[in-house]
Amino acid sequence: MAFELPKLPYAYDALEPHIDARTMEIHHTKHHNGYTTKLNGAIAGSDLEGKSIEDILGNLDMSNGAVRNNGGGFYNHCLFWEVMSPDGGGTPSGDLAAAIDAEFGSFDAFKEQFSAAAGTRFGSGWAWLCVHKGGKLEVCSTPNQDNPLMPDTGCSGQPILGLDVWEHAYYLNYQNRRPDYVAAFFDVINWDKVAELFAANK
Ligand code: MN3
Repeated sequence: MAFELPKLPYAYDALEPHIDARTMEIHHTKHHNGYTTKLNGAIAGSDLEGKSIEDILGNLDMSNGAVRNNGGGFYNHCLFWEVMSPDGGGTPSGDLAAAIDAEFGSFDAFKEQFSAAAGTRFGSGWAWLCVHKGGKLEVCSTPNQDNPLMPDTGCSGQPILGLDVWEHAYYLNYQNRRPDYVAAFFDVINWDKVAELFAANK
């Protein structure tokens, strides 16, 4: 079974004014679609065909550029769409809120650390919130389409929140103002989904 581009769980214009419809449409139908198609091409006929994306990335030969870039791109965007919602924003509650307070001191301190990870990533990449078995949280960032599931990226654990800081994710609306885009992301974070991923992977 080849990997398929997932449908967005909301309309392209649903995240406006925080993320504009044109950016969402191009990002989904061009960028994510491209990673998906190229991933399928890269694994076709190899022993990776038929494996789950988590299995492929977790055991990745990092010298395999085609699978690293396109497998990462496929997985990262699947998570990205899921952790945003037109009903998002605000702050988490319950066990996730308690884990954030325990690790970072407060939600505001977490937000500052995550925003710094996103803001200081040079060039293209992602900022992540990950959970380790036992419930410990970690904020980190990776270049390009790398992610914490891959070996030796300097990030580890299961990603439960990911922010795309490639220029294609924000340039039409924010031009070079990445910090404004990162701030806007916090207005659309689907904390219910992040809490669900936290509970399933802690
Ligand atoms: Mn992207």
